[in-house]
Amino acid sequence: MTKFGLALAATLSATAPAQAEDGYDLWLRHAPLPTAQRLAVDPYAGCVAAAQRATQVTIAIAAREIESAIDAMTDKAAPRDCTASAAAAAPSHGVMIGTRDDPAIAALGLPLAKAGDEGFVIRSIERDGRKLIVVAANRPVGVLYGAFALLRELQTGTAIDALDVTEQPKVDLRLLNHWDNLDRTVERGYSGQSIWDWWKLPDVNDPRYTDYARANASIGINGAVLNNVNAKPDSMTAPWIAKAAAVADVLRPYGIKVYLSARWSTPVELKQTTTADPLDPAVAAWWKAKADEIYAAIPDFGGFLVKANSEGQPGPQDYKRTHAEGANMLAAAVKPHGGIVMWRAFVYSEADPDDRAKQAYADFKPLDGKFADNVIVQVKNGAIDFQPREPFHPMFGTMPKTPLMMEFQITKEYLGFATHLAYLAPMYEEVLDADTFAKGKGSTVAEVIDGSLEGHKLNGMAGVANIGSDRNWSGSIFDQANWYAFGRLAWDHQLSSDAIAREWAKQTFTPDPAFVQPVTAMMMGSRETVVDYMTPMGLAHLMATGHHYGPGPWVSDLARPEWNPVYYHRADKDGIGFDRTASGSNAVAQYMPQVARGFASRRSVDDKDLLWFHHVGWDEKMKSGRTLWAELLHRYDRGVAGVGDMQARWATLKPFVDAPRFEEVTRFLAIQQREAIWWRDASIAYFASVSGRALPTGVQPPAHDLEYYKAIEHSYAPGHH
Ligand code: BDP
Repeated sequence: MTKFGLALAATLSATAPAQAEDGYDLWLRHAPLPTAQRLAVDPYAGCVAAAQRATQVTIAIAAREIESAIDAMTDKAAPRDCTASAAAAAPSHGVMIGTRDDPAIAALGLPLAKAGDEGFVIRSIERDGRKLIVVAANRPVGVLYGAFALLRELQTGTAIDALDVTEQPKVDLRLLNHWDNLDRTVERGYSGQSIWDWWKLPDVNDPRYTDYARANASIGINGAVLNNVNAKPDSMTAPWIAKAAAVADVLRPYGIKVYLSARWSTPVELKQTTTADPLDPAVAAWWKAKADEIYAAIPDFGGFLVKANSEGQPGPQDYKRTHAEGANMLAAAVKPHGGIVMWRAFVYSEADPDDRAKQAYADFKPLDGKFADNVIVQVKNGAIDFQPREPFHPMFGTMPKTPLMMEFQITKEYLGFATHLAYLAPMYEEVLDADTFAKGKGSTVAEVIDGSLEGHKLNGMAGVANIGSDRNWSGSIFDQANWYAFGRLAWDHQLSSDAIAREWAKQTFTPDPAFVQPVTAMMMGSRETVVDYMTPMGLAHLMATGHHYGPGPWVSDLARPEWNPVYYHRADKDGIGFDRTASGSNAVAQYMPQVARGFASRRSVDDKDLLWFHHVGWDEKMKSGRTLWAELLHRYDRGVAGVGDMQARWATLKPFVDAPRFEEVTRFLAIQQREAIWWRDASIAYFASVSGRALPTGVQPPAHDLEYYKAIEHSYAPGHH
């Protein structure tokens, strides 16, 4: 228990907004409340009564979180004495926490049936003349989630006497996927090294693991896949299992399970089988024994995540077996232990000449209903690859017999890394709210992935983490908001991205409306701004090769056709865009008919998706009345102007933000401004050369000629490979 105490003490130092901050405390700063609210909260800070505290480590953590946070929020110099005798003599108000097994909680008759396994009830009540805030749950982890929810309510200004919240998560598997390598590099990581200090594990547990756990618990994340989907066989060996087990021990009291990515060919590469054919009994026996070994070390191990037959990774198709045959073999190995397999649908093949956007559906649709009941298929939000904008993946809504979980990317591989400000919740929301028409109008992607549409027990949402060893965890302060928003949406996909931005801003900076209002507006527009200057109107995958930083729409010489941006934009002298209607690849036919019709018709398709589905003449008129060429130019300019607006707005917020964080954001916005212009100019120079179109008067010509932009190289950009 002491080890938790130490870590908490290190993190929860109260800091006034004007004091220098480095971002380490994330949204858990628990800054002093405004005076009026502080007066209301203060009497409640007497003591946390929790009979279960001594026996339940998770409840003890929840209690300490509340106590130290309230101390910090009410500016108390020293933590309160919360021994039993002090509790008896405590002031008239207090906080009471516990599960329904605690008779004191049970006696309150709270609506715990509505809280489920992980949810909670928070309520302000009066008992025996004492005012109490109660945080109650069915299980200890619910108490911890409730404790963090209470602190969020206090930090965001909810009146204390009005507290009445009953919640449970809409999705069961709320996971981060770390693309972390065993040498501590991070695939697509822009915030330093992996936080897993593998080399020193299992002997040394970095205190950061505890802070990581509490940050995740505070937003309801309950699982972490520790290693890269491009996995190494070593992760399955005894020394590495021991390392994962040490991390699992730290995360467990916070309700977080550990999972591992498994490389398909592991037993062959470890020279323990001669084949990785999933139907070979020796292979199945090897994985069963391996699962037993892992569960002996990590009794609550969550299961495996698998990237198979994708981008050169081995898989069951190497043995002429299907994804289902592969997944089911692994699923049988973890089944006796209650484990699951998350099988990724991110597959495309160099041998398949068909539109890349169609390949996952083509592989998986025939397998609908063929997966074991502890397999869930993990599908990226769109059919290509984490682009600034993609229409929702056609597998959502068309695989009724298979549980599907969402895979979002939190790390900004295709959105300017950590130095471009892009708040991603509107992107997540756009996909979650999209209508699949699976069971008629109103069958949203959210209802597919929460299991409610088809009654699937397994359901979930994964986010590719943006967490690293940088002091501020995510590479930039505003990237912390993407981690936060992912967790909040996984907990409740009905939350609006606007509301999430507000609560994040209040906790991360200040609840002052004069700050919250403009910063929220700035965040809400930021992703669309990136879309405008990088890939407007449904364009996609125009990034430079390898690292994906900066523009490379001209690239056409890579080995595989679908690695080249020209494959995606198909620009020529007549027009631009990928025809995915019946006259082209007919990818639209993979959607339900109502959706397909909407995308296929030039009249109904939204301009934001136009060039994803249609090849359009440069001179054709858009809804705005402009030609396509003029409309594209308009959007590139709008993107650049959008960054300028963010800079101007941020400058006005200086009085509200401590100097280091203010300065960092200012500098990053300057980078973004310069690079938005780079994106605009390079794209315009290239498309003008292909289309032969001149720039209309009033449009600023690119600063340089096309050759200049083509010659720009960033060989050492993070993630170059
Ligand atoms: C792509 C990344 C690549 C990942 C791959 C994946 O560029 O590094 O390995 O996704 O999701 O976007 O497996």
